[in-house]
Amino acid sequence: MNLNPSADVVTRELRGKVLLVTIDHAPVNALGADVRRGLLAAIEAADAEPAVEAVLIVGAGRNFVAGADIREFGKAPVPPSLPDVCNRIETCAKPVVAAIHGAALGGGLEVALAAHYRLAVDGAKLGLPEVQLGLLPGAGGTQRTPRLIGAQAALDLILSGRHAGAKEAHALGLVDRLGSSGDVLAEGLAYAHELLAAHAPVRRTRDAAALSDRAANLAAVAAARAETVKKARGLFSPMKIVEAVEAAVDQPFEDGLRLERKLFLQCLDSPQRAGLIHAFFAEREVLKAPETRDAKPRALGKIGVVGGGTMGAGIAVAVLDAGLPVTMIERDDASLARGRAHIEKVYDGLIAKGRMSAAAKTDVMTRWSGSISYDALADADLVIEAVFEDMSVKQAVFAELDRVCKAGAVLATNTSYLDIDALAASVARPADVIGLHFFSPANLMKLLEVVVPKQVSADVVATAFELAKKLKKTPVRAGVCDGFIGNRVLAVYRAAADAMMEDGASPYQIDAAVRAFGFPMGPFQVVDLAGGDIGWATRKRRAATRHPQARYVQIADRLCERGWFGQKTGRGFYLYPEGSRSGMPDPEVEAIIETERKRAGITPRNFTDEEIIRRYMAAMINEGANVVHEGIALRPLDVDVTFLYGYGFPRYRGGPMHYADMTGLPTILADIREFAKEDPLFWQPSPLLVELVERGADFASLNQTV
Ligand code: 3H9
Repeated sequence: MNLNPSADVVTRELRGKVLLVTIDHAPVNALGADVRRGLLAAIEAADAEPAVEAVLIVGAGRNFVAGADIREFGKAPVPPSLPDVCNRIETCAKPVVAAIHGAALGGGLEVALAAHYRLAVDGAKLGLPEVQLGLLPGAGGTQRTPRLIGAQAALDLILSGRHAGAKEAHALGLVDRLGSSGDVLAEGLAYAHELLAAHAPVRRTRDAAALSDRAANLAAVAAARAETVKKARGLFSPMKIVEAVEAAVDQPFEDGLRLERKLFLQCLDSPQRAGLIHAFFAEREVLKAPETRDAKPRALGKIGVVGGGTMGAGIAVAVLDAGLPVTMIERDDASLARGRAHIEKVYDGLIAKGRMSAAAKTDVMTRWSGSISYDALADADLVIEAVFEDMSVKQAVFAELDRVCKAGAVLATNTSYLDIDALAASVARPADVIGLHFFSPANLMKLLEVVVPKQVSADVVATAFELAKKLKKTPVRAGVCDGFIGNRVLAVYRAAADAMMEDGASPYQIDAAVRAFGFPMGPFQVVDLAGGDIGWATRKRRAATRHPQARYVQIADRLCERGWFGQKTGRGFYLYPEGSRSGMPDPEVEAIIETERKRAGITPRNFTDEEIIRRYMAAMINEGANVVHEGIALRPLDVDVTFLYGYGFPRYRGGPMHYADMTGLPTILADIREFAKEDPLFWQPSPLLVELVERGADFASLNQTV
């Protein structure tokens, strides 16, 4: 019998008495149809061939198996199904061993659980992350995992989607043995031969006994259900996971599998699955800016930060946390001391929470140095300027950087709206100048807008992406315009929210509707958190260039004139008694709104929550389309990632552009045209949106790799 009929994604080779089955399907051995067919054929061959006494399954490359092939979801299913493959592995008449290195995730772990024995080497990551894709483990994972490690541990893994390392997996009972060397193949073969020598029987996970204490396991399910009701905010799959694991405790294996399949298919059909999988691919696609393909990053050994305010200190913490040294520049000793204190405050907070030791802080701070002389930046590879948002102040900083920095140093600005082309043109080395727009708090927020001015060289852009990787940020490439991607779109949907407020919706209703949509906060809560004075300054700056006929809602200005800047002043749109961070509606604000409506000659009307969201989203999507149309964002998915990582957009909705596709672009355009009847200047349909509707296309069609 030919044990390896084709050089395939699943290869078979007899090693002694063991049939070595290797899954070799780059990049991550995902379980696409060919792999499933190959695995099935391998088990059939093992059962049929007398020379085979045991089977060893391994993965080629860096991982065992990363899971089902996510790209297949939403398409017509191709047999054999993964549950069938897993069942066939489990019913193999000869012992099957899985030897795990790298990722054994989702369907990958389910294949391993269907095997009879499992070994993992150092660096292995085992987990069932389906929940992060809006799914549940659908190839027996909800039934086999609890039988192997009990309902509580299984629910913890499946509901969190977290990865367990080899040692933890061993302690949990997910794997039987830890490999003592990193050579997974040698370890796996040795283990399989050892099992044969010991006449180890076929041992099926479906018969494992971790659920024997039914009452305790049902109690664990009940506790997880109560917790999930509280925590799963609008998510569909977590409750289905609880239901499936309950069936594992309560029902025979085959019945549990049937229920798991039914629930899996429900999750597969849900728009949340589509949104979460869009987010999964989008956050990987954003890394592929043209410059990262075409150019090599420059060195990133030493980083400078100019400015020790909230932003500069947050950036410095992000850099220190990445293990890099930071030199901070401030204008005098007192400011420098404040900058250092801002940094230490972050670490002291971690120490207070028990998440950092004092020794670790001391260690991190040895990589921090400060100076009031720019000369200290002479050997920096990249400098990030985070000073006051004023062009002349920034130009003065850049003149100094131009003077002291070595040739080839990257000069970055953290401006959130200033014209970086103009800033670059003010120095002798414009090709080295780039925007790195961090979001506050800069050490925590994942988004980094990489703002690409006209004259910048490709390797500087590649260096910015490399820095993002080191800082564990999600970079999105943006072009130069007022507000780049995020803040430019934000200004428009904020204006839509302001208009609704003046027309009759209360800020509290708008915030509640936006939260019910899935954002952690509504727009007026965000203003109160960020500080009303910031938006006020922006509005004043924009006043000169505002279209004379543009509607301008003055309510926020009235609050700012009273010094009500939000949380930091104890009141803004909400009241914050005694430093409380969750605000209370303020009748005085409602009275001010009422007065403003009268002043503007508006008779207030009622808004439903649904109408609020339609307007809010239409404004966001339309400006998102403009940003793509003008090339400020490379693709719609770049807008999506910006909003997922910087603006709290609910991940399960995939981002505003994906949400638009799901809603249907003709519906969005019809809404905009309807709203335009009241305010045609504000509600001008984006040319890109109009074009896509005319072509019957969607935003996704523009998401191909650049
Ligand atoms: C599941 O298993 C359902 C079952 O229970 C039931 C079924 C019935 N499929 O992340 P990377 C691509 S659901 C297809 O940059 P890393 C990825 O897009 C699945 N493609 O590498 C990228 O492509 P490109 C449960 C996949 O080393 C390339 O591989 N499993 C898949 O930083 C490299 O990826 C998961 O959710 C996939 N499953 O990290 C695990 N996975 O080069 C998802 C990756 O074109 N995967 N790709 O941009 C991961 O967490 C990480 O990829 C992993 C490697 C940790 C494995």
